[in-house]
Amino acid sequence: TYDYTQYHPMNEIYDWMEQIGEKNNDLVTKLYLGSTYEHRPIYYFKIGWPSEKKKKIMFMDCGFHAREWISVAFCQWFIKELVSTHNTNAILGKVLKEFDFYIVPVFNIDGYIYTWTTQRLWRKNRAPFENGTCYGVDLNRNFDAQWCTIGASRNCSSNTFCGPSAESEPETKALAGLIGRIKSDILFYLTMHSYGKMILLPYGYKDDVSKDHELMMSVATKANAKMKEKHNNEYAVGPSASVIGYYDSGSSGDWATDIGIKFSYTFELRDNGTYGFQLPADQIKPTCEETTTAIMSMVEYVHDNY
Ligand code: 0X9
Ligand code: ZN
Ligand code: ZN
Repeated sequence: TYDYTQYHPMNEIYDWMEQIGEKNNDLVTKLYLGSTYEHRPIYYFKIGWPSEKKKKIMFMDCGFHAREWISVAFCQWFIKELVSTHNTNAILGKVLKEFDFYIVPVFNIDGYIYTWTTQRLWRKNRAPFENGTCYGVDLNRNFDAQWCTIGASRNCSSNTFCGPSAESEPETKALAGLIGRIKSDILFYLTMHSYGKMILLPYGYKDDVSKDHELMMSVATKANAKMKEKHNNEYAVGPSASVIGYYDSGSSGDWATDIGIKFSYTFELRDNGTYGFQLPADQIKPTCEETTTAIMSMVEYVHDNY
């Protein structure tokens, strides 16, 4: 059986995706999101009970940044939790009837593979520029939210290269396309990164907060308190630019807010920099457990109030 306490290379994750879909086909549907620059398929999972009524959507993605392996491990863990505990977990019992989870386990697949084969700390996708002299767009600077106006670079050798235009990358176009088509049903957008132990709220491109800021703060603060009960670990909660300490434009979290999604959170998982992106595998389990606790708290709030 699949070992959720280890990091896995992409070929194993592709196999896992196929099996988890087949084994749980009453609850789980594996769907095609689009293609990467290097023509690999990106998949997402729709998880929830079939229903006559229109369902609300909780959207989550992992693996935006290639080197943030804990994020990819988390999406797999979370899907495993959904399919294995839906009978015993009281929250999930009710939530899965009225909500669908849409989960993209690995978004930046080309980059993720590159971190396994060639360069562990690669961040961006693998699109070539300037006759193949430099590679990679930062997919979290490529969305159509004040694109490339602040905290992003026009230089393709920069780690925060915003690309030639907003949504220039096939990965971005695919994700923005799906979210755009279903946005009126999406209540929640969660994008999972590392590291820094933070729950970031809008905005990254300005100091202003979103119109639902107070509500978003209270939901995240409650989730953080629940998380602390698990492994006595706490995250910093607040607006992105002030909590993380820099501006960014073109992020998916800000874009989701600007197209009208009410709750948009960017998570920065463990740790605080001791290991950074190279979080040891023995921290996968506690990190995923505490993060699941936090997200379930958010999900329960939304279920009970919307
Ligand atoms: O800079 C980023 O893209 C994210 N941090 S990371 O270290 N994982 O690269 C943070 C993005 C948060 N921005 C907004 N929510 N606007
Ligand atoms: Zn209900
Ligand atoms: Zn990241």
